[in-house]
Parts: sequence; structure tokens; C-alpha cells
Amino acid sequence: MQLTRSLSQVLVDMIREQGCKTVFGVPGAYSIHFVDTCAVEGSPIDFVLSSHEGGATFMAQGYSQVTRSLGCVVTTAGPAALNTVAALASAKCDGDRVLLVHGEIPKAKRREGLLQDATAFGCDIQDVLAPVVHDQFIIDSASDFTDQFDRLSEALEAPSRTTHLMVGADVFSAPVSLPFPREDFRAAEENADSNEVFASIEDRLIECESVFALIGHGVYQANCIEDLQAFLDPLEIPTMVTARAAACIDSKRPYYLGQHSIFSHRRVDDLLKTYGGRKTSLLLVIGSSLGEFATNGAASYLREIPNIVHVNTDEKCFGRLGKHALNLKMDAKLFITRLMDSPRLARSRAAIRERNRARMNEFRATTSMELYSRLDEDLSARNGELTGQRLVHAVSKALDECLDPVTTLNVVADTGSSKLYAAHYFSFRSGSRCIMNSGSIDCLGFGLSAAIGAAVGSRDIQENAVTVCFVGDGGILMNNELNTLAANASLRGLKLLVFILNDGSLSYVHQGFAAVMGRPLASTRFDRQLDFAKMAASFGLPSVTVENESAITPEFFTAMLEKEEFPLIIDCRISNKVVGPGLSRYNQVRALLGKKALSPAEMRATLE
Ligand SMILES: Cc1ncc(C[n+]2csc(CCOP(=O)(O)OP(=O)(O)O)c2C)c(N)n1
Repeated sequence: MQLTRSLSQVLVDMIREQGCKTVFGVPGAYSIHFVDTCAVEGSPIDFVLSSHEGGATFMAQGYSQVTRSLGCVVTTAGPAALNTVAALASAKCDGDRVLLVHGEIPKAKRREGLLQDATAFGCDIQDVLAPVVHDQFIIDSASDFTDQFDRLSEALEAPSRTTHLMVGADVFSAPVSLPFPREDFRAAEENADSNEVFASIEDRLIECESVFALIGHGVYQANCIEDLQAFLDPLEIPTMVTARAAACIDSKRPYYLGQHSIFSHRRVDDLLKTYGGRKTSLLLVIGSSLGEFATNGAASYLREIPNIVHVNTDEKCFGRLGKHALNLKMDAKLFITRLMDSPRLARSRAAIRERNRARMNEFRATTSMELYSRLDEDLSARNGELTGQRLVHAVSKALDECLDPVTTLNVVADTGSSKLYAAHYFSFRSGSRCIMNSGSIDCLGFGLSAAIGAAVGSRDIQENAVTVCFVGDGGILMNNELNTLAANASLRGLKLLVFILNDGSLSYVHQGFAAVMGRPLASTRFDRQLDFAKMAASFGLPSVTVENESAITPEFFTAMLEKEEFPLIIDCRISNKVVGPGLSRYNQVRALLGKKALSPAEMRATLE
């Protein structure tokens, strides 16, 4: 049987079939038919108008992370599609399933210099986007679409893939006939898990003297956080997490070590110094692409470990740990289930546990197990001023107290200090998400946009969720999507709390510049303080200003949740006099320039 519909309708159905109920984007001449098909009454998909295509792409990334389904962005031709480049790269590097539907000038008219025709100047969009996506489909006729339909279906269904679909503006409305019902293209279950490979992993787990695990947010993507803890806990395997996984593993477990990424927790640094490298015999890296690995001062300790098992769905991240790692391209849940089901491991459980316990007891005897010891100074009050660290810490504590455990908490942080503070001060709470950030490529402007996508995603999958966003004043100005919250009626009431860390400064680069050059760049500290509460109010959005930590209490949130005045913009006036935890990163940049490392005191002096 053949069914004829417009290409736009078929596409909308394909997107909906992947679990995506909302498409983000900015309309323009060459995408009109598709946008209309999404937005028209009765469509199975909602259209959310964004302020910028980069923001819309980050929204799709946040959406995909929360729903674990496809996130979708639509743009018009030329510059509009080009505006997605950094955000698409962010999604690709972080392994998020994002589709760009890009309407282009009809093929017959390209290169004639029509409005927005970048090709007339030799700028072919597909060439520019090729490196930032996994798959590309160029559709210049209805038959191009039917010919590529199977491959496109597979690409949209595959986890962790970014896809660019370029469609000539004249083709969206073309009738396409497809066999119906179509075959099921669900990818066959990964079969990388040969018995031989698993036997060798079991051998290592049974024989190796000491085992550590490094967990990334792939365990969240694979929805197997609980399975993972059920696997690690009885074996007492000490666990480090990446910044993005910091909120998904219970930090109160005795074998939780802390966060290992650009700015590691002290306990992780100490452990790696004591047992890292050749003294550790087995490292399990599960669900991490090691995106921040290259900038991590403690990375060399990991690379030296003789046995490494690296499990990820994206083979491109393999190799970062050296050639000797056993790389397994597979879903984290499948991996854990295989090990949990292993009768051999079950028989050796007590022996593995004893060895790990002995090693950790030895470590505990000489090291403080206080997770935040290095950061006490950050958290101590400075003349009553509110700092970013204290703010994030207070928000985490207050939300812990006032949210019931069945409410999901999405924590989204922008690049800059927000990301570091979220990774360090947002503690685990049962039912929470991982911390979402532009983890692998550190793209500023991600925060508010991805938080909008995350909140919409939670709403679309009907989970009881609150989304919290931490974003700097620089980050929000780079990608100001406040208008998105204001302009779309469907976003009213979205349970989103946006904390703007308003320190009148691009602190992260201000301090970095000073650390590297010996003096700050004056223009990165502003001689004015913007009023984001007023800005939000001018968009008609509920807003408050917070100047004092004592305002951040469980009652503050409870009252807010009761009033249901969402989304809420919280302008947090924080100090920019605090030296953030960026020194190790800045010292790496100094090393690149052949300069010797600074001590904390020297770093502080550069800012005087
Ligand atoms: C797209 C992009 N441009 C530039 C940077 C470099 N960068 C990192 S943090 C930062 C400033 C962040 O300022 P703000 O959002 O105010 O946060 P703060 O560090 O003050 O907390 C910049 C410019 C980046 N990471 N990504």
C-alpha cells in the first residue's frame, strides 16, 4: 500500500515517532512550509520560536538530554543554518541526538544570488556543516527523499548522533509516496559484546589488585544509574564522576570520590596521586567521552593505568586514554547488565570487595574524605557578600529540603564559572539529573537555551520536574533567549528557575587573562551593573533580585512553587572579587605559552 503526503508531513511524523514533541527554531523564507506543518493546529508537534538559531540548537540539545529522544531544530537558508555551527558541534561532541532541518534555496535557483544565497559566494552550507554532524542528507527532490528515506530513518533512530537534513524550499510541499506501514528500522542490538571480550573483562575484575571507576553522563543517557550503583556498590569500587555526571551518582555513598574533570575535587586529586597511574590496575570508564580529558591536569595519572576498559556508544572518543585501553562500543546499560549477570563475577564478589576495601581503608587512613575540603575557603562568608559558590551551594541545599524525592531536578549550567560551581556545589539528590552543560567543547551561550529545551522536554514526557539554570551575565548576553520565554504562549508556566550570576564581569576570562598575562583585560570587568530583573520584567517575565544568601531558603522555593509564577528569572548580585577554581586550567594555558605555573597567591596578586 502507498500513502501520499507532503514531505513536511512525513518528516513531522518521523520526528514525532522518535519521541520528539517540540521543534525549536527561527522561521524564514525557505523553511515556511515545514514550520507551518509543525505549528498548524492539529499538528502532533509544537513549534517554539527562538531568538537565535544557535539558541534553538542548544534547546534541541537540552531537550534530547532530558527526553533521551530526538531534539529537533529548524532553520532557513544560508546564515540561519550557519548560525547553528557551534551548537551542533556541542551536540555532536556531547553525543546528543539532534536533527537540524534546514530549508535551502531550491537547487535550480542556487548560485544566482537570491536573498541569503551563500552558495553564490562559494560558501556551500553542507560543506561547512559536514564536520559538526554525523550524517547529512541533501534533499533536492521528492525522489531524493524516498531514495534516502531508509538511511534517514536509521540516522534519526540511532542514539548519540547529530543529523543535518537540507531540503530545497520547493520540496517541503512535494507529495511523497512511501510504502505504508513501513518496515521497522529499529537498529539491531549492538553485538560488540562477544563472550571472549567479556571473559577478559571478568578476568581483569577478578584478578586486578585495585579497581576504580570513572562515570560519565552516558549512564544517564542509557538510563542505568541505579543499575550501575547496584553493580559498583557490592564490589565497593571507588567511583569518580565527570562534571556532567556529578549530580547523577549518589555523593553520599562511601565509595564516592568526587568529580574528575577540569577542576577536580581534592579527594580525586589525592587518590590519583596516591594510586593513579601504574599503581592502579584497572580503570572502568563507563559512559564518558572524556571530553574534558584533554584539559585535565590529572589526566596523565589515568593514562598510565595498565588496564583500562572504556565503554561508550561513540567510537570517536576512544583513544584518548591511550592505545592499550579495551574499547567497547556499546550502551552502558547493556554493559552493566552483562557484568551483573555473570556467574563468575558473582562467585568472586567477596574477594573483589575485600581487595577494594583494603585499598580504600589504606587511603582513608591518610586522606581527608571531606569532599569539599579545598573549597572551604570559597564557601566561607566574605564580608557578607554573596558569591557564586555560596549561591549554588545554597540553592542545592534549599532545593534538597523543599523538593520531594519524586520530583526530577534538571540542573543546567552555562560555560564559565557557572559550570564549575554547579559541578562542585550541586550535590546529588535522588531522582536528579546529571548536570547539563556544553561539556565537551565548552560553548558559552548554552545555558539558558539548553535549560529551556530541558524544561520543555520534561513537560513533553510528562515528568514532574523543576529545571534550574545557572548562567553568568556574559552567557546570557551572548545568547539572550528571554524573548523565547516571553513570546511563546506554550512556555508560560514552564517550571524553570533561571539564576543569573550577575557579577558585572566575564570573571572566568577576566581571571584567565590576568593569570596568563600578569594583568587583567580591563574590558572584561564592567563599570556598570545590569539589572536583569528589570530586563526580564520588560519581557513580561516574573523576576526577583537576590543580594543576600539568606534569601535562598527552602521557604523561598516553596513559596515560588506555590505561586506558580514561572518561568522565573532570578537576578543574583554576586561578588566578582572571588578567585574562582580555575588556576589549574590557567596554568595549562601558561604552559602552552612556555610560562611557569602560578601559585594560588601569585594568581590572586595578578588581580590586585
Ligand atoms: C562560544 C564561546 N566564546 C567564548 C568562550 C570563552 N569564555 C569562557 S567563559 C567566558 C566568560 C563567561 O562570562 P560570564 O557568563 O559572565 O560568567 P562568569 O565567568 O563571569 O561567571 C568566555 C568569554 C567560550 N567558552 N565559548
